[in-house]
Amino acid sequence: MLRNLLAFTTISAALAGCGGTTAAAGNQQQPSATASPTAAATPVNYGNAKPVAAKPFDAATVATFDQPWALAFLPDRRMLVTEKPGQIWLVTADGTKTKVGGVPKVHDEGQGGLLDVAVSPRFASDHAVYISYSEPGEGGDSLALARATIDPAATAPALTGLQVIWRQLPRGQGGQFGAYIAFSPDGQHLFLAAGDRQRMTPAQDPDQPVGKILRLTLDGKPAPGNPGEGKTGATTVSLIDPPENTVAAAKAKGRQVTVPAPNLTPAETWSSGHRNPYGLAFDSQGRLWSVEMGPKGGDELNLIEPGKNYGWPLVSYGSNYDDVPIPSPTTRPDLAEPALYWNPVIAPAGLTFYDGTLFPDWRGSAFVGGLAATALVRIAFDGTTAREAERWDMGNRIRAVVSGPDGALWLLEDGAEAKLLRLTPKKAG
Ligand SMILES: [Ca+2]
Repeated sequence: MLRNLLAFTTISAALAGCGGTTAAAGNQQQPSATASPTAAATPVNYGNAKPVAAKPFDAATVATFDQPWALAFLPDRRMLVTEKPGQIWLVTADGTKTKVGGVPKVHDEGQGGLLDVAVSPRFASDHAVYISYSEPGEGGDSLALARATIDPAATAPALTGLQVIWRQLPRGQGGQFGAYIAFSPDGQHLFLAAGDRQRMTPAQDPDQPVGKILRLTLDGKPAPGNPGEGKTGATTVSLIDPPENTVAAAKAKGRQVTVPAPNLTPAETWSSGHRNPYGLAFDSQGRLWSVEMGPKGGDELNLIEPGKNYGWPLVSYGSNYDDVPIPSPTTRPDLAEPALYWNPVIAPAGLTFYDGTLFPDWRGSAFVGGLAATALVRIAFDGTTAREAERWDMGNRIRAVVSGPDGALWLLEDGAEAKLLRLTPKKAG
């Protein structure tokens, strides 16, 4: 047990760097930052793309936070900002912060804690917000999705009537919660990224909500029209906790546990084979995209389509942390290829599409924060063909990026005393 704990700590420490390694893999294409779109089906590696020196924006510091994780705008243009240790702040555009009460107990350790926040598409009438977090419990944490209401007119804002509407079972150890929330453009469905919890093989188990992107109703139930609509799964599944997370070790040490019936995972699942999706967003055409943390190398941008298997841990453009190679995605044409990938990694965090007016050249682009890359990355599209168009060194790990209703791009840095930045077009002189 002690050995396992130590090994897990080592893994956690390695992962806490979120792919901070700069180990280079051979055989890479090295596109310039101005690479032109390619029609080739094979994705392009942007791991060695160099930052563009000139920034077309000014970055104003609006406020600072302790280990912020996510940001969401209310219709009145105030923001909700989560801090991983378990705080939510209501923040005005000029940076005035008010603490939000009623936040549930979270397990703040490693990658776990208070994670994403999303505002109901019907907020004007239901005042609902959704949060995701690592919920402590017997046997380990589960990723929890909760809904609560918040009175936007209150001088002491608080989450009220909080209910956990979805919970990842079985509970267990491991980071990589995913936890990102997105709403369909029509506001009818909620998509939730459930990371692989460093367990790897369950990402391929249709009976476990691990390594999946789920499509739920706004009440947290399986959404009608999902690929597995009406199906239930086994109630006895293999619990695999780190450090049992190599394929061989998982096979040797898989333990059987019971989850409550009915197991709705097959009916909730939209796509599978994900490692740690760390950003989830719809483009203006209604297509769903995700960025995903790879292992040692192999960060991905994926176009998420129903019923597809995105390959983890069977294939990756990266390798395991113990340098055990993983087969290339080119060996498995039955598994979905990423739209592009990064090796070495950028450690993506946050994904947003820009359709504002302040930066006309950016309309239709996606933006990704880079933790290891300490960068902001712009991705341009030709249909569904994606390319890294620009990368700017921000000097700090970037934890979140959101297109604001004001046309600005809003960034959260990572860590203690992390800044909330508002990006606007660079003023002359
Ligand atoms: Ca993949």
